[in-house]
Amino acid sequence: MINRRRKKDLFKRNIMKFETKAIHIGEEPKFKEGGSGDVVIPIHLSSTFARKKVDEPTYGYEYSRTGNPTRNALERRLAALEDAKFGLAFASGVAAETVLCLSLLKSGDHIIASGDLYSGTRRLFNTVFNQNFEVEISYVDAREVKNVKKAIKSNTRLVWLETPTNPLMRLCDIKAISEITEGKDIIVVVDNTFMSPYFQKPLNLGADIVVHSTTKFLNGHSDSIGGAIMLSDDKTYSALKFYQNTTGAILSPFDSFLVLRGIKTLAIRMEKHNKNAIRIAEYLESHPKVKRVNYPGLKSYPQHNLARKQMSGFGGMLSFEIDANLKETRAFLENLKIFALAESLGGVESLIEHPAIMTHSYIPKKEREKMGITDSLIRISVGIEDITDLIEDLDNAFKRTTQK
Ligand code: P1T
Repeated sequence: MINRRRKKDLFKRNIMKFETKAIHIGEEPKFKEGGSGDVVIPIHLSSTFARKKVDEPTYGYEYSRTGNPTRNALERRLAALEDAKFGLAFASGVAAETVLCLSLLKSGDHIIASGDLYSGTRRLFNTVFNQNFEVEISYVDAREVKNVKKAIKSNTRLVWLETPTNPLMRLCDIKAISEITEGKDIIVVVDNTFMSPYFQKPLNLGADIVVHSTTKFLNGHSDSIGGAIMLSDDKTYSALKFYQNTTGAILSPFDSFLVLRGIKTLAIRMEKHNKNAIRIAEYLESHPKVKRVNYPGLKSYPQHNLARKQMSGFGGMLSFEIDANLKETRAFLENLKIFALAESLGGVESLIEHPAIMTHSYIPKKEREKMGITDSLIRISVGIEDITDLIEDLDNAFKRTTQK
């Protein structure tokens, strides 16, 4: 067994590999006074922590919103996975995004964001930050670095990237975009929810901050809502930590436990999501009822080379356009038996959804269609079930739909 001090040394010297960090960091057994050697961290439910002296919080703990041992264990693990110095856990992905923007922006600042990012993020930017706080937003097609460069203004404070985007799976070059912001007072944020740190590490490519919806692949079991921020800059971390406590948008101890548990199998889950997604993408690509498949792992994918350059796998998310009208598209979705027709993604079970009616209905139809989110676009979060069952389910749904 790796003892605590040795574990710290291994981590410091970056000897511990991803899978090992995912299992051990944050859950080192405690043998000191009061420790019982648990290999799994207890769920610390206490809302407050007693102290012996008025001005000496016990081991730094005073009140659970400010700091909680189970959440802190998760925060250490989250940091380790993204090769970051700090991690912070929040009540949801959008709570993490809200705290990030509240901490780093003021009225009159400008955000440049990937055009087709998750619509909940877009809603947050457009309503809360633009309408209420007069933060300017420019949406650009970030597939071209020059579009980001052109959009930079003297008040630009954040470049917000989602790669791959939700649901069109468009990529942007994290390294090239980070380079164009060098020397400027601009923070590059990457939403790494789709890839997880197992397949993509934005901080190592030059980004400043990573955000996640831990609801998705990190937790991996569709039973917790949460969010995370990982970064290495001390000053920015202090600001975020202050706002995390001040706004109270924290992850609960129970959810922290669930995410700690989920992360232990992240590597093997991601491998299987990836393997199944490639098979499904190839199946769909060869199907006569499918017009286009958006999956960066396909050799035919226009940004396949960029995917190979900045990601170590292609993940479990894909979208495709069915050669059908809205009525038939709906029938196809409702004819599936194993795929659950549901929002969200990243769990062990396969999910399928209709972005225009479901996850991205917030975006007005005209704008949505201009982006490529048409009525015949379908998104899949490929689970880790047996691949033959998944393909058979899709095949049967296609047959039932075309027979009608
Ligand atoms: O749902 P929440 O934990 O608040 O996470 C928001 C979020 C942030 N970033 C990305 C890339 C996301 O996909 C999401 C949430 N997405 C869905 C619920 C969905 O079905 O696409």
